[in-house]
Amino acid sequence: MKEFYIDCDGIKLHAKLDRPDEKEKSPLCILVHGFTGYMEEEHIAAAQKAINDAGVSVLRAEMYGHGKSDGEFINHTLYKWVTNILKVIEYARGLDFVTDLYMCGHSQGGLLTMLAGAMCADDLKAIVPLSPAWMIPENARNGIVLGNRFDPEHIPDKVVCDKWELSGDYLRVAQTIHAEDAISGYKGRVLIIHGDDDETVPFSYSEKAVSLYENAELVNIHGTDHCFTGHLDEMTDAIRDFFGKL
Ligand code: FER
Repeated sequence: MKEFYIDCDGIKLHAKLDRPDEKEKSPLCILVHGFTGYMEEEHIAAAQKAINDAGVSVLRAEMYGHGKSDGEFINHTLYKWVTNILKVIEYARGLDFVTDLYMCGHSQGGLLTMLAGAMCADDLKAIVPLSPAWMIPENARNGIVLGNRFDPEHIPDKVVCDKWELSGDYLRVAQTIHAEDAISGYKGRVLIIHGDDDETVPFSYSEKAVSLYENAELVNIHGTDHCFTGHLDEMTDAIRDFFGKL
């Protein structure tokens, strides 16, 4: 494992690279956590190991305001994450051992994966959104953020919760994003993994996404929640299976 930082316009993004075999060329999958998440969360570390098991290197990266990357959580926006991931993809493309590139991300990182898929369709040969929170933009237009209400036409300075504070700019940015365009802009292979007991991101969004994508499959981890609690093995089996057959 190598641990380092990727520069993004003066912002340091914390990264870890795990290769199944240091001497061999291999495909590489970029892996991103969700909202308030980081790279050592159980479900992210489990996904990393499963991707490695399939002979694919993994570049885990923490986005603006998360984990050990620069930036304050309250100042993060989806545009900042998009700018971050473009740099991470550019970095990954430049690694001499890399054959094909893939991307996997959980929840808000799953939405980012969908956006990156369309923006970098020539680079990303397959994408794996996990419990993808692709309703964030639609919810923001309807004045909902993680179950909290705000006036979508008069954005507040911030939304304050027990566990986090979000800036008005997070909401302004989210309102401008159209995830359906990202879905129609990606023709590569897509694997969506989601639990049908997810209370954060309804499973129905993944059913809809898989029907809109040209080339997608959905694995339902029956009875599990947003982070696959108690069902990590089923999530990692689906990942291993998918990457093993690419
Ligand atoms: C929301 C629903 C889900 C939201 C964020 C999420 C910020 C993301 C959750 C995650 O990444 O785990 O309304 O608003």
